[in-house]
Amino acid sequence: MMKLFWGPHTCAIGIHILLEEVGADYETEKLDVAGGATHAPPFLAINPKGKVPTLVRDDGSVLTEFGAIATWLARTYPEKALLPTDAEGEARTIETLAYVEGTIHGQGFARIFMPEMFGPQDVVHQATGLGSRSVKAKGLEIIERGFAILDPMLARHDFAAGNALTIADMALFYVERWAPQNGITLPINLQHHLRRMVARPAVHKVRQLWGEL
Ligand SMILES: N[C@@H](CCC(=O)N[C@@H](CS)C(=O)NCC(=O)O)C(=O)O
Repeated sequence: MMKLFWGPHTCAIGIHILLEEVGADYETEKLDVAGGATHAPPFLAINPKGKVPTLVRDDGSVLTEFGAIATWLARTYPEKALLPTDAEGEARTIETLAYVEGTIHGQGFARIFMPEMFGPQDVVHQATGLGSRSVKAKGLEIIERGFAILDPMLARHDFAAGNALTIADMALFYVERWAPQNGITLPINLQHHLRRMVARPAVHKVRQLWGEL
Protein backbone atom coordinates (compact mmCIF):
# COMPACT_ATOMS: atom_id res chain seq x y z
CA MET A 1 0.00 0.00 0.00
CA MET A 2 1.19 3.55 -0.75
CA LYS A 3 2.35 5.59 2.19
CA LEU A 4 2.30 9.37 2.48
CA PHE A 5 4.59 11.08 4.97
CA TRP A 6 3.09 14.35 6.14
CA GLY A 7 3.38 16.93 8.89
CA PRO A 8 0.88 19.37 10.43
CA HIS A 9 0.50 22.73 8.62
CA THR A 10 2.62 21.59 5.67
CA CYS A 11 2.10 21.56 1.91
CA ALA A 12 1.65 17.78 2.17
CA ILE A 13 -2.05 18.48 2.68
CA GLY A 14 -2.38 19.02 -1.09
CA ILE A 15 -1.13 15.50 -1.80
CA HIS A 16 -3.24 13.99 0.97
CA ILE A 17 -6.32 15.61 -0.59
CA LEU A 18 -5.29 14.32 -4.00
CA LEU A 19 -5.03 10.75 -2.63
CA GLU A 20 -8.61 11.15 -1.42
CA GLU A 21 -9.84 12.74 -4.66
CA VAL A 22 -8.48 9.84 -6.76
CA GLY A 23 -9.72 7.19 -4.32
CA ALA A 24 -6.27 5.69 -3.73
CA ASP A 25 -5.59 2.92 -1.25
CA TYR A 26 -3.00 4.47 1.04
CA GLU A 27 -1.73 4.87 4.55
CA THR A 28 -0.03 7.82 6.18
CA GLU A 29 2.69 8.57 8.67
CA LYS A 30 2.64 11.81 10.59
CA LEU A 31 6.00 13.48 11.25
CA ASP A 32 6.78 16.13 13.83
CA VAL A 33 8.19 18.47 11.18
CA ALA A 34 8.45 21.44 13.55
CA GLY A 35 10.37 19.21 15.96
CA GLY A 36 12.92 18.26 13.27
CA ALA A 37 11.64 14.77 12.38
CA THR A 38 12.24 15.36 8.65
CA HIS A 39 15.96 15.81 9.40
CA ALA A 40 16.31 12.78 11.67
CA PRO A 41 18.21 9.77 10.25
CA PRO A 42 15.21 7.39 9.97
CA PHE A 43 13.37 9.78 7.66
CA LEU A 44 16.49 10.93 5.78
CA ALA A 45 17.04 7.28 4.90
CA ILE A 46 13.71 7.41 3.07
CA ASN A 47 13.98 10.93 1.63
CA PRO A 48 17.45 12.51 1.86
CA LYS A 49 15.86 15.88 0.98
CA GLY A 50 14.24 15.88 4.43
CA LYS A 51 10.91 17.16 3.11
CA VAL A 52 7.26 16.28 3.05
CA PRO A 53 5.27 15.37 1.04
CA THR A 54 7.08 12.09 0.49
CA LEU A 55 5.23 9.22 -1.14
CA VAL A 56 6.40 5.61 -0.89
CA ARG A 57 4.65 3.67 -3.62
CA ASP A 58 3.40 0.08 -3.75
CA ASP A 59 6.70 -1.15 -5.20
CA GLY A 60 8.64 0.56 -2.40
CA SER A 61 10.01 3.33 -4.61
CA VAL A 62 10.05 6.84 -3.16
CA LEU A 63 8.66 9.87 -4.97
CA THR A 64 9.35 13.42 -3.78
CA GLU A 65 8.45 16.96 -4.86
CA PHE A 66 4.85 18.09 -4.76
CA GLY A 67 4.54 18.57 -8.52
CA ALA A 68 6.07 15.19 -9.36
CA ILE A 69 3.87 13.32 -6.88
CA ALA A 70 0.76 15.18 -8.05
CA THR A 71 1.57 14.52 -11.72
CA TRP A 72 2.19 10.84 -11.07
CA LEU A 73 -1.08 10.46 -9.13
CA ALA A 74 -3.04 12.30 -11.82
CA ARG A 75 -1.57 10.10 -14.55
CA THR A 76 -2.05 6.93 -12.48
CA TYR A 77 -5.77 7.69 -12.10
CA PRO A 78 -6.53 9.14 -15.57
CA GLU A 79 -10.28 8.66 -15.15
CA LYS A 80 -10.27 11.46 -12.55
CA ALA A 81 -9.02 13.93 -15.22
CA LEU A 82 -6.95 15.94 -12.74
CA LEU A 83 -4.27 16.80 -15.31
CA PRO A 84 -5.47 17.68 -18.81
CA THR A 85 -4.01 15.58 -21.61
CA ASP A 86 -4.06 18.29 -24.28
CA ALA A 87 -0.84 20.29 -24.58
CA GLU A 88 -2.40 23.65 -23.69
CA GLY A 89 -4.36 22.33 -20.68
CA GLU A 90 -1.40 20.41 -19.32
CA ALA A 91 0.94 23.38 -19.73
CA ARG A 92 -1.51 25.79 -18.03
CA THR A 93 -1.95 23.41 -15.12
CA ILE A 94 1.80 23.04 -14.63
CA GLU A 95 2.21 26.80 -15.08
CA THR A 96 0.04 27.53 -12.03
CA LEU A 97 1.41 24.60 -10.03
CA ALA A 98 5.02 25.64 -10.65
CA TYR A 99 4.32 29.26 -9.78
CA VAL A 100 2.69 28.30 -6.49
CA GLU A 101 5.46 25.86 -5.54
CA GLY A 102 8.47 27.74 -6.82
CA THR A 103 7.55 31.36 -6.19
CA ILE A 104 4.70 31.76 -3.70
CA HIS A 105 5.88 28.86 -1.52
CA GLY A 106 9.58 28.53 -2.33
CA GLN A 107 10.45 32.21 -2.39
CA GLY A 108 7.58 33.76 -0.43
CA PHE A 109 6.35 31.57 2.44
CA ALA A 110 9.79 30.00 2.84
CA ARG A 111 11.10 33.46 3.81
CA ILE A 112 8.38 33.71 6.47
CA PHE A 113 8.81 30.17 7.81
CA MET A 114 12.62 29.93 7.57
CA PRO A 115 14.10 33.47 7.44
CA GLU A 116 17.44 32.07 8.59
CA MET A 117 17.78 30.32 5.21
CA PHE A 118 17.85 33.68 3.45
CA GLY A 119 20.44 36.45 3.89
CA PRO A 120 21.58 38.68 5.42
CA GLN A 121 23.35 36.53 7.99
CA ASP A 122 25.90 39.07 9.29
CA VAL A 123 26.40 39.65 13.00
CA VAL A 124 24.83 43.13 13.09
CA HIS A 125 21.65 42.04 11.35
CA GLN A 126 21.42 38.95 13.55
CA ALA A 127 21.95 40.95 16.75
CA THR A 128 19.31 43.55 15.91
CA GLY A 129 16.83 41.12 14.37
CA LEU A 130 16.61 43.46 11.38
CA GLY A 131 17.84 40.78 9.03
CA SER A 132 14.99 38.36 9.58
CA ARG A 133 12.46 41.21 9.63
CA SER A 134 13.57 42.37 6.21
CA VAL A 135 13.63 38.78 4.91
CA LYS A 136 10.06 38.26 6.12
CA ALA A 137 8.96 41.58 4.60
CA LYS A 138 10.40 40.48 1.26
CA GLY A 139 8.60 37.14 1.60
CA LEU A 140 5.32 38.94 2.21
CA GLU A 141 5.88 41.13 -0.85
CA ILE A 142 6.51 38.05 -3.03
CA ILE A 143 3.42 36.29 -1.66
CA GLU A 144 1.11 39.28 -2.13
CA ARG A 145 2.39 39.87 -5.65
CA GLY A 146 1.92 36.17 -6.44
CA PHE A 147 -1.64 36.10 -5.16
CA ALA A 148 -2.43 39.29 -7.10
CA ILE A 149 -1.13 37.65 -10.28
CA LEU A 150 -3.28 34.53 -9.81
CA ASP A 151 -6.45 36.31 -8.65
CA PRO A 152 -7.76 37.44 -12.11
CA MET A 153 -7.68 33.82 -13.31
CA LEU A 154 -10.02 32.89 -10.48
CA ALA A 155 -12.32 35.77 -11.40
CA ARG A 156 -12.88 34.13 -14.79
CA HIS A 157 -12.87 30.48 -13.73
CA ASP A 158 -13.80 28.40 -10.69
CA PHE A 159 -10.51 26.50 -10.63
CA ALA A 160 -6.81 27.26 -10.61
CA ALA A 161 -6.19 26.24 -14.22
CA GLY A 162 -9.61 26.70 -15.83
CA ASN A 163 -13.08 25.25 -15.50
CA ALA A 164 -12.24 21.91 -13.89
CA LEU A 165 -10.44 20.71 -10.78
CA THR A 166 -6.79 19.87 -11.44
CA ILE A 167 -3.65 19.23 -9.43
CA ALA A 168 -3.02 23.00 -9.58
CA ASP A 169 -5.96 23.47 -7.19
CA MET A 170 -4.29 21.24 -4.59
CA ALA A 171 -1.23 23.48 -4.71
CA LEU A 172 -3.15 26.74 -4.71
CA PHE A 173 -5.21 25.48 -1.76
CA TYR A 174 -2.21 24.89 0.48
CA VAL A 175 -0.79 28.38 0.01
CA GLU A 176 -4.24 29.96 0.29
CA ARG A 177 -4.75 28.32 3.64
CA TRP A 178 -1.38 29.58 4.87
CA ALA A 179 -2.45 33.18 4.14
CA PRO A 180 -4.90 33.80 7.03
CA GLN A 181 -2.66 31.74 9.33
CA ASN A 182 0.08 34.31 8.66
CA GLY A 183 -2.00 37.50 8.76
CA ILE A 184 -2.23 37.81 4.97
CA THR A 185 -5.54 38.85 3.38
CA LEU A 186 -6.26 36.91 0.20
CA PRO A 187 -7.64 38.75 -2.83
CA ILE A 188 -11.38 38.16 -3.12
CA ASN A 189 -11.37 35.53 -5.87
CA LEU A 190 -8.79 33.44 -4.02
CA GLN A 191 -10.94 33.71 -0.89
CA HIS A 192 -13.82 32.23 -2.91
CA HIS A 193 -11.55 29.51 -4.29
CA LEU A 194 -10.35 28.63 -0.79
CA ARG A 195 -13.98 28.37 0.36
CA ARG A 196 -14.89 26.13 -2.57
CA MET A 197 -11.94 23.87 -1.80
CA VAL A 198 -12.77 23.72 1.91
CA ALA A 199 -16.31 22.60 0.96
CA ARG A 200 -15.04 19.56 -0.96
CA PRO A 201 -15.64 16.24 0.88
CA ALA A 202 -12.02 15.16 0.29
CA VAL A 203 -10.72 18.35 1.92
CA HIS A 204 -13.12 17.97 4.84
CA LYS A 205 -11.98 14.38 5.38
CA VAL A 206 -8.28 15.24 5.31
CA ARG A 207 -8.72 18.19 7.65
CA GLN A 208 -10.49 15.81 10.03
CA LEU A 209 -7.64 13.30 9.73
CA TRP A 210 -5.17 16.12 10.43
CA GLY A 211 -7.09 16.93 13.63
CA GLU A 212 -8.11 20.38 12.43
CA LEU A 213 -11.87 19.84 12.74
N1 LIG B 1 10.15 21.38 -3.19
C1 LIG B 1 9.45 20.59 -2.19
C2 LIG B 1 9.18 21.47 -1.00
C3 LIG B 1 8.54 20.72 0.12
C4 LIG B 1 8.63 21.50 1.41
O1 LIG B 1 9.08 22.63 1.48
N2 LIG B 1 8.15 20.86 2.49
C5 LIG B 1 8.21 21.45 3.79
C6 LIG B 1 6.83 21.49 4.42
S1 LIG B 1 5.70 22.52 3.53
C7 LIG B 1 9.08 20.58 4.67
O2 LIG B 1 9.06 19.38 4.58
N3 LIG B 1 9.85 21.22 5.55
C8 LIG B 1 10.66 20.54 6.49
C9 LIG B 1 12.02 21.14 6.57
O3 LIG B 1 12.42 21.88 5.67
O4 LIG B 1 12.67 20.84 7.55
C10 LIG B 1 8.16 20.06 -2.78
O5 LIG B 1 7.65 20.66 -3.75
O6 LIG B 1 7.66 19.02 -2.32
